[in-house]
Amino acid sequence: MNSLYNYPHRRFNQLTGEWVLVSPHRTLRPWQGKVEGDNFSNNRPMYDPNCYLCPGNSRAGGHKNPKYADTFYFTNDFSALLPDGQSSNKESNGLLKTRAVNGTCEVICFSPRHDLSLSQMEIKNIVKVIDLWVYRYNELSKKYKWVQIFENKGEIMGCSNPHPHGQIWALNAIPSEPAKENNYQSIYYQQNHSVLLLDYLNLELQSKERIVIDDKHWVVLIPFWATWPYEALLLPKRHILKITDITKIEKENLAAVLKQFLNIYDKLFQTPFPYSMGWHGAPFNGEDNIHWQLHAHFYPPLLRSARIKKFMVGYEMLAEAQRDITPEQAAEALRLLKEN
Ligand code: H2U
Ligand code: ZN
Repeated sequence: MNSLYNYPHRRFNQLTGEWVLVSPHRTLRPWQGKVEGDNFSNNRPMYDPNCYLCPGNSRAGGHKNPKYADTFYFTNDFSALLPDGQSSNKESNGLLKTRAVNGTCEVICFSPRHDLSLSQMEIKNIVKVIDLWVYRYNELSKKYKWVQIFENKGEIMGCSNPHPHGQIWALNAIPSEPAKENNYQSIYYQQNHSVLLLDYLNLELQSKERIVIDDKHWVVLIPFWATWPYEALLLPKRHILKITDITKIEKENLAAVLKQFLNIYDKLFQTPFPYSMGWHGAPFNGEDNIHWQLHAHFYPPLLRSARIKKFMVGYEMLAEAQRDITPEQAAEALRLLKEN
């Protein structure tokens, strides 16, 4: 390994233009984090009469869920975005700059089974979750510029309910994170006449150092510029702009890769691994967006055990992101847990 990687250095995030401080020597400090495995047993019932996502149950505001058999989606009863913005469209008032925003928020149930997580679901049922992502993405993109598919998993991530579910927020603006990625991918394309994330993927496939899973159509890797200890990037091997463009074969492979990867995560600290994950693809801004490559980010908060979380505080809040374990070490730890 390059000796630079053994000393403090900063790495550049090609997608966002931000730097991260890597401090590998700090992993030499004594291991005081407890390794706790007691979280791993899953005692949840298949059906919980008090769960607002289980089939047939009532939600806030009096809505009743159908007795769904596979997946189910509904408009969030507490949506952060509303379809018809009531606020004035006045774009700025000196230093007090605003924009009106229209949008919608949906909740998507991955399974009628209260006791499962995506990692525990059968591959054929994960395919149905992908089908629902694709369906909602397609529908919402007819009306909105950006469709954000995501999952918040685990109490530590603020997830309010263990029933396997995700969310989709769609709006008539491109939010800050995808806007940065759009900008950096576009600049790279203009300068190199090639797609940033495909060039990056090829580099990673050659070096293998940060690869976790290299499957037929999809790769999971720890980005060179990862901020969270076990942050990962999932991306297709061919140039695909958005999730609606994946073929049936790619979808089936994606379901298998997702299951394999999420099981590796669960095994790492012997706990149902918490994370926020979400998809990024080309926005609906009327442009060809040839510089875009579809990908999913996984941002897990855990650092050393089921209960020891990486805090983004202090230096991170005031200066820039920092990590101890290197992305290469994280990739190796995850690779070792892979079952072939
Ligand atoms: P989490 O994925 O962060 O737990 O969010 C679940 C969402 O479900 C949350 O945004 C919504 C909340 O507004 N919700 C309903 O729409 N109806 C309910 O009856 C409870 C929760
Ligand atoms: Zn439930």
